[in-house]
This record gives sequence, structure tokens and C-alpha cells, in this order.
Amino acid sequence: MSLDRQILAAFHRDRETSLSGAELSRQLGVSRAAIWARIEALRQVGFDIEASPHKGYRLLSTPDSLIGDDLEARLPDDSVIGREIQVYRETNSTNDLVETLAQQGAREGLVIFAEAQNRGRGRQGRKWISHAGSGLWFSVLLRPPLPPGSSSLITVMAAVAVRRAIQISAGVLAQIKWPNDLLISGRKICGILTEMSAEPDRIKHAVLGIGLDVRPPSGGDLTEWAQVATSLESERDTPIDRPALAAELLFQLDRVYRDILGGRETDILQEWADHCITMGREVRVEWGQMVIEGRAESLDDFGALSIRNRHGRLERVTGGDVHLLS
Ligand code: BT5
Repeated sequence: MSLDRQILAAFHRDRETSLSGAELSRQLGVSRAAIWARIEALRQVGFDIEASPHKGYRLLSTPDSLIGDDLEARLPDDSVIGREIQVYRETNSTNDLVETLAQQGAREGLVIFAEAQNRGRGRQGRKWISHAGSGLWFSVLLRPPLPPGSSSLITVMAAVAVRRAIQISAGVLAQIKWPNDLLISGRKICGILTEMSAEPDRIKHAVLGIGLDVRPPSGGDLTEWAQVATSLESERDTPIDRPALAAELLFQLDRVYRDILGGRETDILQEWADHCITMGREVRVEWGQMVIEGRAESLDDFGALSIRNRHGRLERVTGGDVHLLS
């Protein structure tokens, strides 16, 4: 664990109290000079750290940029999701990057953020707009001991975690639209892309990609984004602390993932249904050539949607584009 992460974790544990250099050096087993050098380095990248000769150091504010050590420092030590966090200034797609690392044997829980993606993707190769600093664009590597049909359940779990995190961190209520969207006032605020590598009887790994709009993209043509999307800051009119939101999101994802692996998926599916605008509505689901129309009735243990068609028969769908008809 890096020294920066340990220092920042000590600060985040108690933001009110100052920590003396001597205390930090004793706790972390390094010299006071080493602590001082790292505090200076953290100041250089935008951490505002008060230093008082009598009381010691106190973290006053953190920069808006995402920094792996800082995000790791905000999570509990026993977190699986987020135990290793890397941040790129720009990449093509964080899902592609995590997929490559997964194939090279990276550990479950690895998270990669990019400040910008130049080939951010949605489902079926659709474009995901991911400008620098305007959102949280990240992917998580999971190796769940679940059957291959569980990819919808991973998307469900992510939707529940994102909804909770934006309520806690931003005070904004979002609704879930099956299978992979979160909406505010009918506009998309978050998209989820779960990609699986599976054998016939088990998931080898899953890459869970999440895109969450924090503020409107700055510069360039906004038309395409504004037609479908909104952002937390557009809904709230006050700045969002992006790193705090990112950490809350990873914390919630870890909790929900534990619930699912611990056999408590019924609670998560219920929470999902409680906040879902798809349930009970007349819908049309388009999936490749297939079109199903009917009333969205329920979600099964794998996160698949059951639709009662106009002949009264239940049809089960695991993916597709949903249009709300009523
Ligand atoms: C999704 O696809 O909603 C999944 C998006 C997943 C993005 C994350 S970002 C991190 C990771 N790395 C990636 O490359 N991807 C993941 P889909 O349901 O197919 O929706 C795509 C549609 O959403 C587009 O056709 C647009 O209409 C809309 N869209 C594009 N960019 C958007 C944005 N920034 N905010 C809201 N809506 C957007």
C-alpha cells in the first residue's frame, strides 16, 4: 500500500481533527521527513492540507481530479471492489482496458477510471459520450462464482448501487429503467455495460462498465448529449464532489456485490423493483430482430424481465432496448 494512500486514509478517517507529524510517522512507521515530503507532493497535485506547528496536519479539501490513492484511501480496508484503482487521463474504453487486464490474470475488484474516453461504448457498439472531467467513466473487474446467465443480475446490482450513491452523495433521486439505464426526469444520467467472458457452466470474468454524467460536457457541440442526457449538476445547481461520489459508488457496489454473493439477491431485486419505472408498464422490447410487446410484470433471480404479452403468455427477456408505451 503506498504511503500517499496511508496518509490520505488517516486524513479521511477524521476530517475534523489535525494529525501531528509525529503521530503520523509513528502510525505509518516512516520518518517525519518522509511524511512532510509526501504532504508537499500531495499539495502539488491540489490537496489543500493545513499545517499548524502546534496541532499538525489537516485535510481541508481535495482536488476535483480522480486520483487512485485518494479513492482507495476513502474505502474500507476489506473492500473487494476498489482494492486496486487506476486512473487514466484518456483511454479508448475502460471496458477494453479492464478486459485486457482480466485476460492477463488481474485480480477481482480492479477498477479503472478514465477522465476521458475517445471510444466510449454503449451496447451494440453505440457511442458513449465521455468528455474529460464531466462524469465518472469506469470499469470494474468481477470474477463472480455465478452461472453464465447472471449478467443481467450484475447490471441490476450496478443500477441499485448507482442509485443509492447519487442519492447519498448528491441528494438526487434517480429512477431505474430496465435493463441498464438510470434516468432523472426522463433523461439518461447513467448507462451500464456488462460484458462477460464465460464457459458453458460458469462466468470466467465480467467487466462492469459504468458511465455517470456529473456535469454537462464542456466545449464542443452539446446537441447530441443534450438530446438524451442530463447530469447531476444540471439537476442540482450546486457543484458535485466527484471523487467523493466515485468512492461512495464503489462502496455501494461492494456492499451490493457482497449481498449477491451471500445469497441475498432477493433484497437487491426488491430494491431495484421499488425504484424501477419499467415495472407494471406497457413496454416494447426490441432485441435484434425480436420485438416483444406487453406488460412488464416481474424480474427473476437472474435479473431477466418477464413480459405478459397480449395473448396472456409470459415471455422472458434478458436484454434489449425498452420503449415505455404507457
Ligand atoms: C449504455 O449503452 O447505456 C452503456 C454505457 C456504458 C458506458 C460506460 S463508460 C465506462 C465504460 N467504458 C465504455 O466504453 N463503456 C462503459 P446503451 O444502452 O447502448 O446506450 C447508449 C446510448 O446512450 C447512446 O446511443 C446515446 O443515446 C446515449 N448516450 C451516449 N452518451 C451518453 C451520456 N454521456 N449520457 C447519457 N446518455 C448517453
